[in-house]
Amino acid sequence: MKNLFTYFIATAVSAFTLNAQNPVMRPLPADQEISLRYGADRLGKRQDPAMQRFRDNRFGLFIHWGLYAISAGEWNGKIYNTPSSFLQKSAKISPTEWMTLMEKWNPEKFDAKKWVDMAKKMGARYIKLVTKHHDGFCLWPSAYSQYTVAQTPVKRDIVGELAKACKEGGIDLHLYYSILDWSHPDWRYSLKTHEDTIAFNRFLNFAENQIKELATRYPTITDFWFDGTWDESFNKNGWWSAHIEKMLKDMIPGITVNSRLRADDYGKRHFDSNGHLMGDYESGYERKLPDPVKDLKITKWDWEGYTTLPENQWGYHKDWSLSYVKTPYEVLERIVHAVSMGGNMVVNFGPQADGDFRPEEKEMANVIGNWMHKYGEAVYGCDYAGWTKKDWGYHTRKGNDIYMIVFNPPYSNKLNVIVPDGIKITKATAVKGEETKTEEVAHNEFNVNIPSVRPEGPFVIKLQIQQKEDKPDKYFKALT
Ligand code: FHN
Repeated sequence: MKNLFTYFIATAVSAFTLNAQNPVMRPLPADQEISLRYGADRLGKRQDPAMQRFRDNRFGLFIHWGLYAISAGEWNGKIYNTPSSFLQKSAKISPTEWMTLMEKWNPEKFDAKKWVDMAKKMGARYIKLVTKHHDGFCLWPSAYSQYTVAQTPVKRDIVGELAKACKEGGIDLHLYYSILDWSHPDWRYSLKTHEDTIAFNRFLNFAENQIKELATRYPTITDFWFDGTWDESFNKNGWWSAHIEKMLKDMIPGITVNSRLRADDYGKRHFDSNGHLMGDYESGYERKLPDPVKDLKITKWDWEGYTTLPENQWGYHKDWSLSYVKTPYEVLERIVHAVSMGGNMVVNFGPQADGDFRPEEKEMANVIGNWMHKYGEAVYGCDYAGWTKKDWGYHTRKGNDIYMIVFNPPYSNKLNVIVPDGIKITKATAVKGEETKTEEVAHNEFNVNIPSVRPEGPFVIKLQIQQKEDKPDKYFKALT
């Protein structure tokens, strides 16, 4: 439902194309936009405190946990190199057979406070918990399904325990909910017959009841993240996705909702048929980042990226040798790269069936956490600086503070910085270190010396900047 308010296009709408997951059509000039009932509810970024908190958090921990942690990528003695959370499909297992795993559900080592403590130690400001993945198994005792923790031998309300621990630990909780549900007899991939439509409407009622149930049982959550919305059946029900977003925002004022929920009147997803973002942040950057040139110049919305450790795994898989596994500094660079382009980054862990994390994930949390606790001021509450990207690393900005996050120190030991017109660098200080020399070396160019005592690993330099005095520049601008 498009709010009835006048769009003031402050500047000409620049034509832009995005290489996001769902290629976005060029936005039409405002006077040619088509009327949509279920398109974007607003232009531009949300500016309320809850959205600012989402934005300032910058770094979150995704947790994919469910029955697939028991099967761990193996079925009937065969190990599959597909995502373990997709094993039911990869191994062609019927919902009835898959759900026999419920008898083996025993999260004996699950300790919500330990999960929260690990997330905080890692420097994550929020946890994104999968409440129900595509297989339909619910980590909360849903009254609308027979496939929940309540029907397992242990019966613990995982979502409830984590919500309590997050509230007590001062960390935000986002809930992931897969609309796609392989266990439900009324799910349809497409709507070919009237019966399909009748069944799928029953399914949408079921999903709405579960979503309402989650928002009612766990009102301290700050975000709802929807997945499994790519099938044709769902995209013909854009009205429902708009209704769900409005329902959640009425139930939990301030809650944020990702773009992946939405489809418009014509089935356009994430971005409506006028090229405007639906939901509160773009959630299509999965295992990839926006192009730092094409996307960055024109990104006028909030966004969140998603990084797995083994490229191909979200849930627990017993054999990580089947996939490349990112190192801690590779993951750290994705977090920093995202923030440097004005986005959030979520790193995914897939706990073991018993609720403990594997050693590689604990090591990842330690390395990233050590860095974040030392240099987090260059990440949290920071945004796209608008300064030229250089090979040595990334700029982020917080108010008038500009940060240099150095991943690739050059042999010259000089970090070249292009400053905006009229700006000069007055001081450069290594975060948790000493001041370092800066020198103006060309028109709008400064060199910042790498600190004489070079820190171990990626490091941060904080710049103080000022407007240049109104006098002739030391260096002339090239005449071309
Ligand atoms: O199939 C899921 C996958 O298991 C995981 O949940 C990701 C998270 O963004 N979403 C789907 C793949 O895009």
